[in-house]
Amino acid sequence: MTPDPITELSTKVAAGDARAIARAITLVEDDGPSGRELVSQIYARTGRAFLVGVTGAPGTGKSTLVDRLIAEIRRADAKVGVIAVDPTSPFSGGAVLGDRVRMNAHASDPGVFIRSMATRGHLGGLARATSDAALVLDAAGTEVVIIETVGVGQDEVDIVSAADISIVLLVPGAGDDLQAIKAGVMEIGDIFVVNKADREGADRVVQAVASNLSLKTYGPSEWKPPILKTEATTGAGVDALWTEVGRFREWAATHRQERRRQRHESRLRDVLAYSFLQHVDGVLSPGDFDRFVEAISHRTRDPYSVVQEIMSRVLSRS
Ligand SMILES: Nc1nc2c(ncn2[C@@H]2O[C@H](COP(=O)(O)OP(=O)(O)OP(=O)(O)O)[C@@H](O)[C@H]2O)c(=O)[nH]1
Ligand SMILES: [Mg+2]
Repeated sequence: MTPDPITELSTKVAAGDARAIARAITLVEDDGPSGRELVSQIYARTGRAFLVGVTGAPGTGKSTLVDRLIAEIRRADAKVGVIAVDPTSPFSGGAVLGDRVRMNAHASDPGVFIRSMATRGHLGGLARATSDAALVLDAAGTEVVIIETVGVGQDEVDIVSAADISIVLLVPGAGDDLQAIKAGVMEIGDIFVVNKADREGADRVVQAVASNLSLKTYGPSEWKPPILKTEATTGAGVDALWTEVGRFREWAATHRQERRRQRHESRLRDVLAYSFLQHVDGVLSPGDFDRFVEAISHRTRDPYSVVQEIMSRVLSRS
């Protein structure tokens, strides 16, 4: 008997086959039943990869830095995967091609898998799509998965908070420190990196971050985010950054168990809510949902009674 296509695909993913990994990621991105079946099949093999989130405003040098990190990781002979969430949003400069070009040095290395992912068109949510893509890489034996996102919206903050470590990039220049604080990234940074340290004003950014962090008091066993300077174009400071990542990883192994549990809990709740809404869509007749929205906006109905009606329809069908 020949195995079904999904079983065959997950076997190839487990063997580290690059084309199978690419196809599997496309499948989970499509958010259909096949993608879900694939995740079910590979899930038991996952949980070993270390997820590194790299975020920062457009053009701060994330891709250039990630490229340098890849080199660090490859020096230790570990397999690395990169998911670059393409900045197709209107907020960013959109260096989509640039992402690929800047990581080209590793294009022919079989120990490196680079994938870009569009921010648009993820009905099930971008954070879920990137998490599932990371699972595929994890199942393929990738030891480190780096996720690059432009830190502009809640989606990106969600993605990076779902990683094992969040690296926040800042650069010298007017208002960059403020920008980061506005986007809510000060709260998620485990390590702060002031990139483009060759530019004037890098130390001022370090100071701004330091004074922001000093607003919080850290207990003796708490992780106090370090602030490092890098120059991604030359690679200066990147080895020190990778050393800090290692130090964090060791600390997290004993101190971050609860965070892992919370992550799995929020993911379960998220998948459950999403599946439930999909089920609701299946129960309602076409146009029902829009009619409810209309009625609520015209004040002829209220959201609570509508939900009650939907719930009773859903429950009577199950
Ligand atoms: N001077 C200087 N330029 C840098 C440094 N790091 C990156 N750059 C330059 O900054 C520009 C943007 O770099 P990218 O790596 O594409 O930045 P990014 O954050 O990935 O950009 P997006 O993905 O579009 O948000 C490029 O021209 C890089 O060469 C640095 O340390 N110093
Ligand atoms: Mg980039």
